[in-house]
Amino acid sequence: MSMYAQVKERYAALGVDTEKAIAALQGIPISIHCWQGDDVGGFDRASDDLTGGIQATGNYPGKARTPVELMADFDKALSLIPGKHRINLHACYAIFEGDKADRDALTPAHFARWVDYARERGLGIDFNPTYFSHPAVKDNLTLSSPDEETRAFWVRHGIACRRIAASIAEALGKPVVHNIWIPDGFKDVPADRLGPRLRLQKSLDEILAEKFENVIDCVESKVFGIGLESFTVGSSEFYLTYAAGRKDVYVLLDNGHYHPTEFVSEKISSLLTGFDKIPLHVTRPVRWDSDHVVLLEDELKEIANEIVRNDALARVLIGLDFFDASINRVAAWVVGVRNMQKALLGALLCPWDKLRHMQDAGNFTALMVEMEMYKTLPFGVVWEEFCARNNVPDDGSWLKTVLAYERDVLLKRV
Ligand code: RNT
Ligand code: ZN
Repeated sequence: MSMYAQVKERYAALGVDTEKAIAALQGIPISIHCWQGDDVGGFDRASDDLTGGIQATGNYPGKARTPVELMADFDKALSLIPGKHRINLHACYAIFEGDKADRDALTPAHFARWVDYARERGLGIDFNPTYFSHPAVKDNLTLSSPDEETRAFWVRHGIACRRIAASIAEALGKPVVHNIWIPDGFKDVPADRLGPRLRLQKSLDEILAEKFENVIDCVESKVFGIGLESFTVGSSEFYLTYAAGRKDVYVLLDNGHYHPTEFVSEKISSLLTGFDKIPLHVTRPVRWDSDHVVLLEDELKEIANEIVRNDALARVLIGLDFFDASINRVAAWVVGVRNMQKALLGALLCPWDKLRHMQDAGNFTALMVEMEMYKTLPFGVVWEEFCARNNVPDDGSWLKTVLAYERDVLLKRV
């Protein structure tokens, strides 16, 4: 009997169907962020520096410098990731062919090559306006700026981006998540918190006025940014209030954007009571919003548990958001996506109905003992089976492919 067959029986004895888990995992698309491939650089070259209170640290050689390079690197990563996924783009990844346009004048044509790329590979696309790394960010403010010219520029950017998202959705025949994150905030204590928030509210109303089918609009809050430690305009409460009042806007939860004792895994069930969708940015904050590569850690597993046991796989839109410039960037993608999938598989291999009944019966001792038992069952064997069925290497053997690519392609980029 194969190892998988044995493990399948072991799980079956506990009431868990490994085939069902594998089939479910096969159907879960992860939105893979393009910006891991070039340290959030983009191609519009509006600014040489990454601004907005975020930072990619490290200087590993070989980062993608052109659309062709980024697409090739993404292909390499996809070839080592099981399943069919989505690509998450930022507006600064516009591709200009002799027709450079500023952020407020971007059009669907600037993303036509991305649409072709996705279509050829059967991928979906998600889209983000880029409200940072640009000279029109004034005093670290965009949509909440008191300077009307600045605010209007960024509102025009927002409107342009939603039209691009809608056109991508139409071209691919698949919904596009359009996510608004702005860096707006202050390094030091403000004299007025309400003014910036009311201006942000007004800007959002202007950007979101046009109705589109197949664009899933969301807003991403944050607690602080580097150099913006004292005040963030788009806080959690601000966006939650905004989205709850509208019904057509969702709050995107990035698990690097809360106080260190808060957990996104704890927030998902609350939002499920009132929103039919919850978009996520799964990342790994190490002491701050550092966007380290996603590892198979407790919080990741608990996020996956919440999605799976609440039967919310179709409602929680999983996207990743990390940018590590200190290691091979293709490997970073592969590790992060595969870990997200592993966490989901672990969750799919638990008999949650049984455990829920134990909780409801007040059987807390047995519940603890049983939940601990599932942590050490041989789910890695099911993961290997999943990789094999998808014709991708298992954990111990994909790195050599990336290292060969590094030697033959990445290190030649000088
Ligand atoms: C920043 C937000 C935002 C960005 C990307 C590049 O703190 O997490 O989502 O990381 O849009
Ligand atoms: Zn994010």
